[in-house]
Amino acid sequence: MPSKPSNMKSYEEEVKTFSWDISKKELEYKDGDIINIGWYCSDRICEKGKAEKLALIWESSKGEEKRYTFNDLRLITNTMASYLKNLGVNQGDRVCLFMDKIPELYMGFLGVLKLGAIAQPLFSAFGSESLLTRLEDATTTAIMTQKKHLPKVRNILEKMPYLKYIIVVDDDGSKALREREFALNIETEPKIEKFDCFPSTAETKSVLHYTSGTTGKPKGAQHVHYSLISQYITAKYVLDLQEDDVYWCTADPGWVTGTSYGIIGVWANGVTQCVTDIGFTADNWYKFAEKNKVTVWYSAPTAIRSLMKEGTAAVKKHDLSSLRHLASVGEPLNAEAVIWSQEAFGMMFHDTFWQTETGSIMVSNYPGMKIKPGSMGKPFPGITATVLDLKTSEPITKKGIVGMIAFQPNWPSIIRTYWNNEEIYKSKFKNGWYLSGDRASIDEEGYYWFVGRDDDVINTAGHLVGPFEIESALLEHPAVAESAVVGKPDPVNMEVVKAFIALKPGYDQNKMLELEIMNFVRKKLSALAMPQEIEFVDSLPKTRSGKIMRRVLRAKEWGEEIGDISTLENDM
Ligand code: 6R9
Repeated sequence: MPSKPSNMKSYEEEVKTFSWDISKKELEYKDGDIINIGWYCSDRICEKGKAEKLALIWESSKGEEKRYTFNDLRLITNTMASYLKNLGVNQGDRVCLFMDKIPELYMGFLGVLKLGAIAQPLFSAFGSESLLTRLEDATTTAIMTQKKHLPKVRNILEKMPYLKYIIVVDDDGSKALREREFALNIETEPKIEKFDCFPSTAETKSVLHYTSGTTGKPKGAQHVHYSLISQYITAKYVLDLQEDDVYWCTADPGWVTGTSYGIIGVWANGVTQCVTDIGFTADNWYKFAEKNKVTVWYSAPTAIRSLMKEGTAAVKKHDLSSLRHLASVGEPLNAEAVIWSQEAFGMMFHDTFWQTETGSIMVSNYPGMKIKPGSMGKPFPGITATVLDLKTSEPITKKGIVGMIAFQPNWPSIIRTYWNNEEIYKSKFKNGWYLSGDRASIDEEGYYWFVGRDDDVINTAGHLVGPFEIESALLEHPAVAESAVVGKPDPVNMEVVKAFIALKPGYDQNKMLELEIMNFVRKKLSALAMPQEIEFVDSLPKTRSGKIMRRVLRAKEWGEEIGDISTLENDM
């Protein structure tokens, strides 16, 4: 697609003039007004004359396709909100959405918000125990789910007296529902033309996202309706969503990317999106993008690296000329992947950095801005960011020094607390800064370079080395498919670098190769960064959202408790 002017004209100009009032003005919101995300994403778009515009193009893994306009979205979310209300779900109750990426998940999420209840999305691949931990913490009132996931809920039902309603969205009547189970079919349920949305205001609770911490128990990050102000404008300026776009966010709404930018940001902008729960293969994904003429694509480094493995030839088999903007989030995006995407798609992936707790994009590469491959870019206009000295927690003024990424806690979508855990929430702030728990350095031109999670940085002989840097270097070795680098205890140096490596097909594990890879890193980076030990593995432990769980590997090395691994995709 020929490039077109981006929404953000110039980053430098925007930094000088930006204020969140721009977002409020576009949303016609004034402080103190009612603000309901459910209404903003459906009713308002219809009122703006886009009722018949496509909101959602959905394709199942079996090839079934469904399409919904913004008016459908309005009616179905009304219907779901009204259904929940009639059942007895109240404002402020937690309603868990436990579904695959089906239309009911997206609509249910907005329906819950219209009702003024709190949406608690959970990844549908969670087993009973993971589900229980999170429902117990939130004392969830209702869960919306599919038949296929019912057994996982039934398993733990006795332990959940607070869970009053189990709503099955695909019940076909073939098997009797049990106690506390109710059927809701959005195709056949009479559509509710008018539903009075709960008159939520800025600080009314909206979404409760559970996120795994390093200390073990997952924490419920509490967001409010006012987050819309951040999500709307970042979707517009960073993802560059425009009127005729077809947007594809590959994230599952069980994770924050799938809600902030897979539901709220996109639909508040009145943009068409496509969703599929088709499994990952490069060919499947390219076919989906080709068929739906995707223009803006928001994905994640693990996916991009998997696509890389298949090479550019796989890309060239498809007509992907509709693509005009690519962005990535979730973990470090290696310079190599950025360079590859230029080769493969004729444009670079734009790295974006943020967290469940921030609710919206904080540091990013913007359309039209010079990209330095491997850098996360610069703070979003309106965000005051810095890196803090690791000991004093004071901002580091010298360039190139590694510190903790921190933000002035004054943007609209910052979390308001952790559910039941005000103490850990408070520990996230120091000297007036929100502490991200991630380390980075800032270069002469103000670009942020990610180093690692605060707990992942390796201290070897008093020198800090970042696992990401080493993993990136390892990836450049022809034999390496994936790697994870952790610190391993060492009596002299405190820690040394250990690399877990999955080899590409066709390479055999042997001592020669091991030494060759070690030397490769030593030459590229330094002797400090060189892995002292390499362990070849078939695959690396990853969270279900695709992040390599270094801490699982690290804990093994240190003989420590692994903590909560309920989001682990594969066991080692
Ligand atoms: C949105 C999301 C947050 C953590 C974050 C950091 C890592 C996210 C990144 C990145 C390097 C990026 N992370 N984006 N690391 N470069 N562009 O992923 O939220 O699941 O809460 O994870 O992910 O470590 O602190 P969440």
